[in-house]
Amino acid sequence: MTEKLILHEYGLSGNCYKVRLTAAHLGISLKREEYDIKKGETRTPQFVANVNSNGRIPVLQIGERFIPESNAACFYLADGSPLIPADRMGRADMLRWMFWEQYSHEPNIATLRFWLRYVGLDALSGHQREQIILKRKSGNEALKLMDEHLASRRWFVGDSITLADICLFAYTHVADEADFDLELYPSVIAWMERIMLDPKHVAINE
Ligand SMILES: N[C@@H](CCC(=O)N[C@@H](CS)C(=O)NCC(=O)O)C(=O)O
Repeated sequence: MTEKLILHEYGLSGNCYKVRLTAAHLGISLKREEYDIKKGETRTPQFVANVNSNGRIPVLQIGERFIPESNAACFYLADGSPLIPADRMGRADMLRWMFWEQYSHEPNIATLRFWLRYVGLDALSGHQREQIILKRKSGNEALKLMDEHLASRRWFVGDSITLADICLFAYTHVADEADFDLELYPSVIAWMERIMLDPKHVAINE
């Protein structure tokens, strides 16, 4: 990749970490541009006009072009690499897990982590408080489904690490920060250990 790559991000966000972890696996260097989402720095007219009309990070900038959505940014970086299965069915299966992550995993686990650890229970709105029970239930269902899938396999798709593993790892490994008990999911723990043992692995706070 010859063009300069900039990651517009908030370092503690799992969605942003996915993009850095993908880059680390591929030996790609990214310039990091930090925004404080708690101060609304991704909601300024300038950010919305120039970086992401959806007012959110991560956004991967390639020269003058911008890719919002974490999993799309990971896909851009990994296209043509072993992180994406070579066979058509494998690619579709990888995307299935990445879409599932965005619909059934991240909205429960990541949102609860943000609310409980970064916003704080006292500062939540009544509507947010009402949603905690359902998000806890749905988050545990997601972890259980992962655990069952991983009981008989080392990786989500095929027999090596793919973007499905990287994208699901991002918020799973910090699910305890949202008070999820990961000890209930031993196959998930074993899978996370495999990911962290990779010499190319980087931690969320590196
Ligand atoms: N589906 C999006 C989610 C992006 C997202 O929700 N980003 C959060 C941080 S993880 C954000 O920018 N929040 C700030 C805001 O909404 O103002 C992705 O995967 O990139």
